[in-house]
Amino acid sequence: NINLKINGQPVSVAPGSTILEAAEKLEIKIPTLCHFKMDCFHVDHRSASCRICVVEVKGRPNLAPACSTPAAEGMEVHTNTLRAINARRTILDLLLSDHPKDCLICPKNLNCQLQALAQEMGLHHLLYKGEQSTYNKDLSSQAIARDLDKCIMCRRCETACNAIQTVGVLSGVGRGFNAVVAPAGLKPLAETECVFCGQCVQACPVGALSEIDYKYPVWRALNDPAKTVVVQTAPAVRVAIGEAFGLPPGSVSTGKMVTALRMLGFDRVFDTDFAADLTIMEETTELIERIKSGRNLPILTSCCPGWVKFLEHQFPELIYMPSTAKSPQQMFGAITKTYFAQKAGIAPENLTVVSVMPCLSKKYEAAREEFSRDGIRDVDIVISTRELADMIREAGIQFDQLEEGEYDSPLGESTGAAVIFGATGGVLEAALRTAADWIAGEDLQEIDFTGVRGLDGIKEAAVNINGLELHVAVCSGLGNARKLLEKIQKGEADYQAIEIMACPGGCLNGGGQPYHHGDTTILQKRLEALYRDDKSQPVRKSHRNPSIQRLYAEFLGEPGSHFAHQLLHTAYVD
Ligand code: HC1
Ligand code: SF4
Repeated sequence: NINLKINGQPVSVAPGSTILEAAEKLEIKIPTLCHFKMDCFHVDHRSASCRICVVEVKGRPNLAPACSTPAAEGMEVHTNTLRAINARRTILDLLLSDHPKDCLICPKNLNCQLQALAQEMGLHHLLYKGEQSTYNKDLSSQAIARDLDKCIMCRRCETACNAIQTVGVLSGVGRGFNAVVAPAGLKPLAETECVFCGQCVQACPVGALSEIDYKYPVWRALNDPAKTVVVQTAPAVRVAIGEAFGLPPGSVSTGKMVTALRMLGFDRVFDTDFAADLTIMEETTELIERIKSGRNLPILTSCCPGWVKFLEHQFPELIYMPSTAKSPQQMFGAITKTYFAQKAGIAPENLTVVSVMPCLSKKYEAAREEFSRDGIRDVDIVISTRELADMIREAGIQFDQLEEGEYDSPLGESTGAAVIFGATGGVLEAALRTAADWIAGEDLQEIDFTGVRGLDGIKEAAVNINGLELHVAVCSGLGNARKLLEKIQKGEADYQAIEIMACPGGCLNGGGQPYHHGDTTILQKRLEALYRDDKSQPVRKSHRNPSIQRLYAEFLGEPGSHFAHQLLHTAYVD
């Protein structure tokens, strides 16, 4: 081990540790901005570009960036000498000299790490009044807004896009004062291979990257007397939205969220979880058919639009592999505008379906051409967890004090299998629960497939269902998906079913969730909350959801029927 002193306190760290890590061990806070670390995903972005973390090291002429300077034996570090403080203030001053000061109307207002730093460091007037860059905002996609005037060149988004996701859309463009992180040739995002995962939005410490905001269209629909407005809430939203109102990470806020949605004026409060159960019915039928015929194996899950777009661009030759089942979001829209519309006696054109999603790619998915019929979209508007939290705040609702509400029927009933969709491994586990029962022909009691749980990027398991041995894998993060797909292409891997989610950890870490700023303990708590919620449900298998059974009996026929295919399945294009 290496022994050093920070602010006079001795500390011992493993070789290769940085001064910043040694300081963390002593709970000495050194301010950082460009640094981005997510231990459980092996992400440690140390560009040392902002230099806000400079400290004084005895015997060295220059100040050292703590995030990238290795701790050394006998080193004596001081974090708060006047020289270090002055240097940090000058750095912040220079950063702000080329940063817009419109914090009040910035999408990251109060969630911005640069703003927080300025507050922490008590910088109240600026010495440097330099030139300011002026780029047009990129609002070309349905999902992600870019405002390059706010880019501070920390390159955290580049790490998210290239190192974690291996999509490679964002990189440094231009030099000196004009340098920004952007797609090559400053192309609008909609014209690139961006999959709208939003991991760059989560990584961006400032307002350079945010979501395309659809709150106003929702307010408009809610105030349109001609419209019946139906809302669906994705599995991962309920375990994260409380964070926006000061509830501890890992709180399950389903009931409060339902009450808030009703107070906002939604006519029906339904659940994407209902449609997740429906997806399991269709996808498991397909899985069993493919296993029986031995064709098109492995089956790949298809509910994550970021992952599907990645496959379309990067592995077009594997396009036959994903399940043809639409995602729960889209199945929900299709069922609402047919079955529910008929039952409620409302013309589909007078129904507005709003989704609340942890994901930004869902905005893009809902707008894909194949998900509308006769000009009517299955899902009309998608807002993120953060946007819903903003609407609740705007309406003056005291979220933490709300009573627990119940979803409306029939598209509000769901199972424990559906809620775990929000975590990496959950979709596959839900499918295995149903597949096991169907293959065995009984109501099995062993339903916890723990081998596919947890935040690891690639998980592999052999599961025995009633004598049938299945090899399955689960990936989250597109870089991990790429590794696994390449193994399959080389003939080095043999699975029957694979779940892939674009975001590391799955939807619980979606681009539309409350910002975690790299604190992965928050993600771990969201994960635990989803499995706690599963355990507490009276029904934990999708095919045992009574509303799903009724939907098939009254409307769809059998899982995999011709009509079910027409409504609930899609085809892929490259
Ligand atoms: Fe997801 Fe899904 S789990 S994709 O991660 O299959 O977004 O939460 O809604 O559609 O159900 C997201 C979450 C979500 C779909 C479901
Ligand atoms: Fe890259 Fe995802 Fe951001 Fe698109 S949304 S630029 S793919 S990180």
